[in-house]
Amino acid sequence: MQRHLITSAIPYINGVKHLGNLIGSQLPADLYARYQRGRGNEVLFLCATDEHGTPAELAAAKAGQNISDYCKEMHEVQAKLAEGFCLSFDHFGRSSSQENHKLTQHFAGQLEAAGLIDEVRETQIYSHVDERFLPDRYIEGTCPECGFEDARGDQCDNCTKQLDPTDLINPRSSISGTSELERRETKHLYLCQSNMKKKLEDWIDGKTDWPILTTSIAKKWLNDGDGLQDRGITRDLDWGIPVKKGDNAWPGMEEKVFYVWFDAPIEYIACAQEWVNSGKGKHWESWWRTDQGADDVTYTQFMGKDNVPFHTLSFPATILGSGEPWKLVDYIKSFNYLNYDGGQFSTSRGRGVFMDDALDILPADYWRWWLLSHAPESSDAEFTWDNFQGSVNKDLADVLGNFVSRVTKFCRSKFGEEIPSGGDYGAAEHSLFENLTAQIRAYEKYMESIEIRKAASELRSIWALGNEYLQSSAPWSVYKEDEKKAAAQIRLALNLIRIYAILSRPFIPNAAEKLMTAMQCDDWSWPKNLEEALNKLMAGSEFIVPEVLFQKISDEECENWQSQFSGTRSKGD
Ligand code: B3M
Ligand code: ZN
Repeated sequence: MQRHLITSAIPYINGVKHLGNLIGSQLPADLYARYQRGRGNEVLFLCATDEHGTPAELAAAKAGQNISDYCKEMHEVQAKLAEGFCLSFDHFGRSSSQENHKLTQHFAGQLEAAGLIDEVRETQIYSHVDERFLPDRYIEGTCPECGFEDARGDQCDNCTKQLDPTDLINPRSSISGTSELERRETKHLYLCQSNMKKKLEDWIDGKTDWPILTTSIAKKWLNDGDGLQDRGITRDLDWGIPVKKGDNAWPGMEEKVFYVWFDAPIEYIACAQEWVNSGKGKHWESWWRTDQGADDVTYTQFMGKDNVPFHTLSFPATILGSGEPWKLVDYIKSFNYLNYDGGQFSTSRGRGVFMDDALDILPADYWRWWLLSHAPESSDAEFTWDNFQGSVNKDLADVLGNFVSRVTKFCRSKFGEEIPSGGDYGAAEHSLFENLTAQIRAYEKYMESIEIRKAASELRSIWALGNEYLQSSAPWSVYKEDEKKAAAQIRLALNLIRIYAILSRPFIPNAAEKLMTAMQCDDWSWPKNLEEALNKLMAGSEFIVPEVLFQKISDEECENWQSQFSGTRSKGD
């Protein structure tokens, strides 16, 4: 049995996430976690809310709420939505947890002891109008790298370059808009990433199987000369993890907190501790400490492309720099962006479909299927209502749904609601076994290598094979001459429904449950040997004709939603 540690990038606390966020990390991570569980492997799947930094501060201020109350509430909201989308986290933690406070301070202490932290006197941008130092995200300006005019002080969204606010050309305050900014002296801690360049380079060079998107971004910033600049890891904010070395005070840093990007990835580990402390899990160390069993763990991370530098450089620098035996990531699956109907999804502008809206109009499986089968893997992808309608109606309703309904209804009308007996499998069935087996192996291959669109397309073909078989074997006409033969055909088709439940579960877990329940079975074991698996439901065992699995989306609904979601969202954040 393999052991898989799986983490999704942890979503910012600042409001409900849109579908572009969802397909950028949490949903594909869930797909992979479900697949590995389905294969009988041991899985620890973790996610959390990212609660520190300026996005949280800004959002709480906008909501007129105290920040800790705001985070608590929004965590609940996000946890509910995650449940609604069937995201099967073993634990959904919070980066503001006590576990993360302690662990972040511990790492800082270790790094300091290893000589990897510099105390730097620096000038920082102070705004008289706003009466405060402006942290990275409160400053906007032109990116020195690519010229993008709305780059933020921490990162350019256009070219992914990690920035320091002082790098920006024509900086302005994003709070008041003022450009009357002054440089003032203050002291901050820096992580000496540059000292670790060689170590990080060797580590990344060893990852020959990583997706191109991941390695190209990592290498770009590693070899760019300035990609591995030392990074400031403290900020002048009230909300966050107080700067300490382990349990001890850090003289001169009493008023500061750690930078959100320093503590957020550490939450991956702290989350496993929360999982144990909440009583759900045992022995987090066996997942995270290579001296305590984690050396046989395969660790896979999921994230959007803008998060890659932090996961290939900054976080590994923290881990490697600590000198302690922490588990490093084995594989990083990263994603391009999903666009919305001719533009970008945007949280700040409320543009697109958000997770709560989505569940208000259709069940999770409809969204899961479209998003996963159109995952922005090799390039950006675009959500359009037409495409969504086409995909749901064809793949889910016509192909899968129709197969299930034809088979179960035909059986009920001719043989009753039980698996019919008699008849033998002939040449047509054997060739179906062969084709299906080849397709299932291909599906497994793509799921193992996390090539999601390809996996989805194999799954679609597997569903289609069932329909083709039904079409060509035509049990409804065979029945008239050879009842036994029709019984064998239908017995096979009913068994296929159970196989579809197992194979489809990572993509559409609710429909999969319905199929399995309809077959009155609870055996989810993976069909390693197809012929054997297709004999699982034996003659005489009962089944139920399920309700319609997937409703088609009408043109009218489609048009209504398109106009409903064409403007700016007012609800929530
Ligand atoms: N919260 C950014 C994002 O949601 C950030 C990820 C942190 S992963 C440790 O895109
Ligand atoms: Zn740029």
